[in-house]
Amino acid sequence: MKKAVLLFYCLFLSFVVFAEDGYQLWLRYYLIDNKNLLEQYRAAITGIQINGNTPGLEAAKEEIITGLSGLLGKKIPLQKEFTTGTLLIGTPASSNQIKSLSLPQLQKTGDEGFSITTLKRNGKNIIAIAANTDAGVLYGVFHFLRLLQTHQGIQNLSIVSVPKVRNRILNHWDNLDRTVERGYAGFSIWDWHKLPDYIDPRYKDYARANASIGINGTVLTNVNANALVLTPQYLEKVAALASIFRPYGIKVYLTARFSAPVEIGGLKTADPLDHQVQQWWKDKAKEIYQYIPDFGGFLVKANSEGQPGPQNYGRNHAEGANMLADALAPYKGIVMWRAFVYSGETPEDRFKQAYSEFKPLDGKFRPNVMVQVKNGPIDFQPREPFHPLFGAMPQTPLMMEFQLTQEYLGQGTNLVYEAPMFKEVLDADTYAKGKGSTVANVIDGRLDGHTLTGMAAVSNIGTDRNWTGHLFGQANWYALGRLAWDHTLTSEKIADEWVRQTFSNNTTLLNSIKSIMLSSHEAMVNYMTPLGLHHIMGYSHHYGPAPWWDKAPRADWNPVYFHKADSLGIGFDRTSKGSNALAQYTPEVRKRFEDISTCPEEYLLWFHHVSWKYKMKSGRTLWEEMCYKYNEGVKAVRAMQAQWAGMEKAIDKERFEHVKMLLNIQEKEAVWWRDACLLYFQTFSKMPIPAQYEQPAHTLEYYESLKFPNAPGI
Ligand code: BDP
Repeated sequence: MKKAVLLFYCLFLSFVVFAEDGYQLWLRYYLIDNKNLLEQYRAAITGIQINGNTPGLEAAKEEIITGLSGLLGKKIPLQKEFTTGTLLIGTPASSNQIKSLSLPQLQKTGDEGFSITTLKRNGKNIIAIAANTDAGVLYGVFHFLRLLQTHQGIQNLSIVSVPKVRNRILNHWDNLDRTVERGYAGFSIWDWHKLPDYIDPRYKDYARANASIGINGTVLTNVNANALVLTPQYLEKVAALASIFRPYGIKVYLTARFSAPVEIGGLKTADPLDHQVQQWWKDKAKEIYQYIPDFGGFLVKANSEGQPGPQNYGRNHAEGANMLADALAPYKGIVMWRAFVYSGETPEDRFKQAYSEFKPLDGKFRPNVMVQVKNGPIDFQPREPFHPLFGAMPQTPLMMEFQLTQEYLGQGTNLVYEAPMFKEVLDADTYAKGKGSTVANVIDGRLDGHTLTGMAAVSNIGTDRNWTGHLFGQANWYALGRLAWDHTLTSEKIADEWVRQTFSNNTTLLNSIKSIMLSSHEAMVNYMTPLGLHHIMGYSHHYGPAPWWDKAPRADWNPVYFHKADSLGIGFDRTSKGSNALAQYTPEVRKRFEDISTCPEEYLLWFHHVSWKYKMKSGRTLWEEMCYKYNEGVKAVRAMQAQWAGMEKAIDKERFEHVKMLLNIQEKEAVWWRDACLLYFQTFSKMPIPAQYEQPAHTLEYYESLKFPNAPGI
């Protein structure tokens, strides 16, 4: 009987320890599986000294103890004295030992950076993780654990790390009823109904995960905002979340519905120049800060896609943003005012509208306002040229908005590693102040001397056990944090870190998974929107191909508006002969895109209406190139499947099967995209799909007849 019970416990324990459901993200802390390295680490780390009992230092202490006992397979004792192998952790204020080291690098680490240094103290080798603040200490601890998780040497550490961007933020598009706009990973993790009394353990794990990659802010609610979240009933719930996140250096933000003074305040207007309205927001800010003393501020979507805003009262975006900024300023709160605006009435090329509205407002915003700009001018497409506002508003801090949730990138089923796409935009040169004026330098404030800086991304997190629905969605969350901290990191390096922590340090496995990840974005661009095609997805839910769609209530929600295919060719002419959107870029950028012979082919149809017979660099005609690219996309997905299949023995069954099944869906979807798009565009090109390629299995009518009334995420 006793034996049976023991056996049961052993089985139970092994299940608990080895259940690979993805919940632990990249913070798995499994025993180092390289014997030599394990011995080295065990010899180098024999004790932990961390003094101080602030919530932040307690969080750091808990993490280092948990992390080390997992990675080193034994409990590392807390110490009061130095011995060889002491890991000394803290700030000069929390630890006399750290103070006595007088580390010169702490002059450079500011209020979030950290240093990790190997030192000799009283003849003893120690490692010091030091920072000026608790948040810095925590980031240092996570970085140190990452070194071990990724099997780095720790003999002669001399690391100084400081974030390049100040506000590193997740934007949850979560509604108060727990649905998530464009969410493909279940419902919202914020259980509003049970808050503030019921604290889901996930909240803390969410905070740990974010802190581990340097994310220091979270906007809890959808940009299509509900004013209710600003009422006391909800503020109490927000405060409960804020108190869980605080030790992890994470501030909460809310979306502010512009019409809130009318909807929950009983006023007749929300006009930003009305004194009563201004006072209402001031009172509201005061109230919020009573609940949440370190509240971060507001994210606002105004006068866009039906949301209320200052233009309802004949005021401009700066007047709207400044009113909120004035209300938040006494408490050091900020406003992140979105530039994703386009008007239903304006017939102007949608590409141009944000620039047209915001560029004239440069210099008109309060110092605590950032204008949050999507990476591209249209809307999170698989590949977009950089937004022309970057570099065009030198007097205004511009914040980057990426999208982790893959609304237009295969949603919840496609493996697409987004870092290469983020990097493409960050590394793009705006030429705003001559060569080298990259988008990254605009948003990190260096180009125009701003200290208020930020990078945000629309979250892909939900209640799914593995957080992001597709396991590889975790890599995008990870990449956002790492890039916001340091945009000079390469996609390859970030993938490397993530795979080592999430799967294994085994070189063969590491390289195979990395190669899948690094090829995935280009693969998707090819099977969805090659050569600069954009916004040809299904109407409203954005699932699957629908280049034929022309029935939306407004022109610029229709794929036909964006691809403009006709008997002569395909593509949106944005040169001076067309919409002239290119005039919004600096002359250098404009020239390159304007001249069809220098326009990079991956952006060709963004800017040119090109003849079907146009000769591409490959020697193929445009039509043939399109057929080629769509087929390359499918081929690449099949290669990803084959690579994944080859790793069966090296990956636990649970995650292996999960990804395998999703790759099968991805392959089907890639074929569907290719066949539907080629059949449709063929009605204009009137040319055959070359015989060397697989021919579509169905007719165009079949693809056009497919309907998805219950597609997720709407
Ligand atoms: C679009 C989404 C829509 C969002 C909007 C936004 O389709 O659901 O509300 O962006 O960013 O991509 O506000």
